[in-house]
Amino acid sequence: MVYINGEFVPKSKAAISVFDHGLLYGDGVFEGIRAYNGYVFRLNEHLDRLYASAHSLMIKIPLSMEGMRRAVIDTLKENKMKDAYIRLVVTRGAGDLGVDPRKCSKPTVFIIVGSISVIPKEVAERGIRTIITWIRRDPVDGTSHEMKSLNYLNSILAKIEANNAGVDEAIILSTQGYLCEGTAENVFVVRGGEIWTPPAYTGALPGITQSTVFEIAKKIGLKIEERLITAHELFNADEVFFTGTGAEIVPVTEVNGRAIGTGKPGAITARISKEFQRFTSDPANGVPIA
Ligand code: PXG
Repeated sequence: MVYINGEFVPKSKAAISVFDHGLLYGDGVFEGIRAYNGYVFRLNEHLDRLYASAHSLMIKIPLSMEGMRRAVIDTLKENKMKDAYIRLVVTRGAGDLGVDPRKCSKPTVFIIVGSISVIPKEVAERGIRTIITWIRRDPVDGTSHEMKSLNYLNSILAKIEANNAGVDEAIILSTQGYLCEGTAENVFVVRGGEIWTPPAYTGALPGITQSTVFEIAKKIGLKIEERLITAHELFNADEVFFTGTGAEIVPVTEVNGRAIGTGKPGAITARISKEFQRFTSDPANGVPIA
């Protein structure tokens, strides 16, 4: 069952208007969230980010944050799901043709819950192959990815390049040529015992998995620096890994034909990944489906 504007509709009947500006113009915001064993991981942080994205786009979400929390939980309960992928979408709503948001009087809210596609074990063990793509991240004075908007063409173009190159994922640089992020993952670089990740002003989404890794590092006594990273530094890293709600922690073992470190997933990545599993299974980090 899919939640649409306060009602539950069977998947086969779940539809929104062809005049919805989310479809016509990519005018909307979303969150991708996961539930682990009956708890929605970092739900409050996801809702904070959703409302912040909507605020920047001047979309007035027709539910309080508490109401939205309830809607997410109720959708999971309706589908009897304890482990799930949750796609929460708010669009500008239906309106006449034309980009002007004033044509839309009521935002559309829908929530899809589905099963999670996990990264196959063998891929996580060997790590993934990547390319730096020629597509640059939309800059922060453009369609900034600090907002989790429905405009994903920037990532889709990058993904097409990765597909064409026969690798698993693309790495996107900022307009200045510094490391930014993956198509739907943040990136970390380990070099000489230091851990770096690009700051949001490169155009990256401030990731919830990324911020969880900050917490993990603090807990286990590792230091992480948010700083600008060049392609040369990336090629010569000891370890590289991606983080994201879908991907969790994924080792990157190749960039544009260059092996990263030994060409095998590294020890720090493995340690953080193990600690991350502990975080996702800790009820203190989630909201119960009750
Ligand atoms: N950067 C971008 C551009 C993303 O889209 C991340 C980083 C990682 O952020 P989190 O908060 O997940 O650690 C994302 C995440 C989907 C989907 O349905 C997309 C994401 C996550 C889950 C599902 O396409 N993007």
